[in-house]
Amino acid sequence: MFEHIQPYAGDPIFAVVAAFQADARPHKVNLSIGIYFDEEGRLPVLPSVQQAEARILAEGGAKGYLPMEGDAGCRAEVAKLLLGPGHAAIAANRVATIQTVGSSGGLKVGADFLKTWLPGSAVWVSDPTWDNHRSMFEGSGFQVNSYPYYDAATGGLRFDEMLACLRGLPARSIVLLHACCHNPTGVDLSREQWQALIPVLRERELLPYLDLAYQGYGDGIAEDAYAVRALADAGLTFFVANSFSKSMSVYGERCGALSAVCATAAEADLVLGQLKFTVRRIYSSPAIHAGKLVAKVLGEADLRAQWEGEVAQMRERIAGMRRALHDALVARLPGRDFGYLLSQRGMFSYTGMTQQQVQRLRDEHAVYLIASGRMCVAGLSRANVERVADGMAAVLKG
Ligand code: PLP
Ligand code: TYF
Repeated sequence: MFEHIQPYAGDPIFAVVAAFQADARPHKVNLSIGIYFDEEGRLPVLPSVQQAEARILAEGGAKGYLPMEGDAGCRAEVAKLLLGPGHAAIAANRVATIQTVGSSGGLKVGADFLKTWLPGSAVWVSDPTWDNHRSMFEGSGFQVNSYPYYDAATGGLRFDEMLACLRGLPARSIVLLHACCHNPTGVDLSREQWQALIPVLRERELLPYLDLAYQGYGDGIAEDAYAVRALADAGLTFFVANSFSKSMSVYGERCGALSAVCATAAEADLVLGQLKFTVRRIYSSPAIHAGKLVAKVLGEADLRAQWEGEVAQMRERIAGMRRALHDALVARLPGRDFGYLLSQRGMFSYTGMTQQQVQRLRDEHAVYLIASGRMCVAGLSRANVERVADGMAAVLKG
């Protein structure tokens, strides 16, 4: 029956984590997977999340099914978090939000929905992007192409080439955009660049599909929603999948959402109905604990304020580590430019290291990056940053 099945090679990022875990060297450093670790190297449990959970328990623990679209409080709070409370699109009922199984669930539900309703469209992702983007959309039957994005020569953005490519796309092409803290490069569009992109999206009648997995890790919770708000303010129709895995440190709870900002309330109603049907055919309904948790943290004023402070702490710790690694590398290799560490945002930086250099860093210094040269800056701490700089400097010297 199953003898013809091709073996699964495994996910390359999980393979690096497994190799790290099997490494017996006590000074090993994991800068591979996109997870925020605190200064002690632990996965944090945010006090705001703990308190929300205590309140949920105190309210009684009945665990019935949520509806297909998820928890009503969660959905309303997500729309406000993304667009800003009181946004005209929310007031006009033009936003269809569903709670999903992580933002991965949201991305996938959106992909299946779009394959049904825009069957002739192709998907365009940044070069490079999170590998799973391509897998998910190809899995939904899409042709996935890439638009120019990262500039290896400067550690910045090929914005003119990106715009030129998008200008040439057929109407209704789906353009996947990282709203902030690009994975894997850390290179984001500036506000001016988002504003320059918007007329191209409008004139070419493209469908932007935003992925917001690292809200709060760039410049701030509201600041990192800039792209969402700019597109909504411009009156565009678009999708946005957002995640709380990182921002609430609730990876395994699978807290995420998918929102469609539509031209009219009638369209939003149609979209919501078909998103529900898409969910019904896959997992029927999302997780009740995840929905209540998001609704509580975002919706109860004291918890919300506390959470925003906790996100700021994580963001500031990463910024401090970017600065510390930058300075440590400049001290070791004066004359080399490590400015990319300071200009890139969020959890990741593209170091520009080759696959061979990444391998040497791992073999000789027990520092784990992924093969592309992506570093998870959130795995750095005061205890390991000098050691990481020693290893990188040794490898970069050749
Ligand atoms: N999108 C990007 C760019 C990511 O990096 C990730 C996770 O690392 C996700 C989406 C999915 O996150 P989750 O399904 O945990 O919300
Ligand atoms: O490090 C990254 O880019 C991610 C991490 O369900 C990840 O691939 C791990 C598990 C998961 C989603 C993302």
